[in-house]
Amino acid sequence: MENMSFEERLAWLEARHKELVAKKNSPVYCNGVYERYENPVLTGDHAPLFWRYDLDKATNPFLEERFGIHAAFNAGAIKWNGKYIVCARVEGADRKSFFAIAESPNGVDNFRFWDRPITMPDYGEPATNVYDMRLTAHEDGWIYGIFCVERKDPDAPEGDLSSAVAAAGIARTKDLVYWERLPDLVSDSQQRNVVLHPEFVDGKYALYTRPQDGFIDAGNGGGIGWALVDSMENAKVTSEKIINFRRYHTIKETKNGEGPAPIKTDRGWLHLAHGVRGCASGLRYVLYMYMTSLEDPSKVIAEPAGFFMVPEGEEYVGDVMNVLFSNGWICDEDGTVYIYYASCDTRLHVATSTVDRLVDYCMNTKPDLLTTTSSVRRLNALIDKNLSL
Ligand code: BGC
Ligand code: BMA
Repeated sequence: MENMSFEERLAWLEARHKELVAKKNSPVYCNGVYERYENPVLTGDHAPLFWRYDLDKATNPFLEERFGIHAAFNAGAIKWNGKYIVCARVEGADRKSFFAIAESPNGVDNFRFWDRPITMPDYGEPATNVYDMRLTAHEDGWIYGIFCVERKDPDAPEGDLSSAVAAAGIARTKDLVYWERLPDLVSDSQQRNVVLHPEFVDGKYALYTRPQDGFIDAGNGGGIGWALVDSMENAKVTSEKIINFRRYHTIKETKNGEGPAPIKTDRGWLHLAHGVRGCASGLRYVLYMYMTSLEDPSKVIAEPAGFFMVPEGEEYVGDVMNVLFSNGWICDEDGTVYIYYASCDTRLHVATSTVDRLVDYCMNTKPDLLTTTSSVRRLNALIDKNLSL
């Protein structure tokens, strides 16, 4: 390989890239609730070669990679012009992440990046990093993207080079190419995982929030919050109530946060979220679901115990181990739901389900009763029932 000419190696790289992007994907496992797929749908290697290499032989005779793309993960998602669109967090070798759109004709494979990443305008002091965009097609006619904006903590003691401050950045678009940046969300606490509800509620924009005392520590931040704001052009959290709480000895003991914007069904709003607990190997991120009422989207009406998805097999391994995270899903007209989840801050996967199956999962999987005794009682009841069939 090292003996290949510039042209030979370029042809080899192009063939590999083409094969990766065109790879068919099929379901490999189904637990009744969803299907998991054989291959990730998007990785850093999906990035076009013309992002990564200077393709001019005169300036890059060794055909060296000049702009390493390390990972593609945590993607917002939307069905748009008949295409399945994800807005991925793409991370370069320099650890900076940015947003880039990839589209697929069928939602499960052949995801192809658009030629350019999103050039997101700055607001205020340029962000050190941006990530985890939630896309919401709002009934006001705009597509909004809300994402985390991270900057170094100006109050960090000298020598502390990791403390950061998080805020929610807001932008809107009609074409997913040109983005109008609006002022960041004004809030008393640090905000990450902020998501816009797709409909007006009492004539206002409704936000799922995640107030935290610090960048990593929730402190008094009790969980997923709900705030109504008058406008997205000057969004300000004036009052916020927690609607989905963190709890001792659950999958969301340390932190939790809303995933994508919820899906409306005739039984209520379906929500996908992440829950975090601390353990010897670090923070463990899993996905869970809950439902809220159609009359009052801030009222939880169902929440199955425990996780919906955890990393499996190769999903455990990556840049930040033991993490599943999701900020995008697409609900098709026929009720199929494409859940885009990322593993270990490295790659993006898809799982498929249907609205009916997800509602059944939420409504008929029992809630967490918070003690081992009640879990065993529940298990025995199920065994009794099955053995008497
Ligand atoms: C990383 C995020 C992570 C956050 C909290 C940021 O610096 O980029 O991926 O969620 O820290 O750990
Ligand atoms: C953060 C999130 C994600 C990330 C996760 C694990 O809190 O905002 O970007 O996937 O941590 O590193």
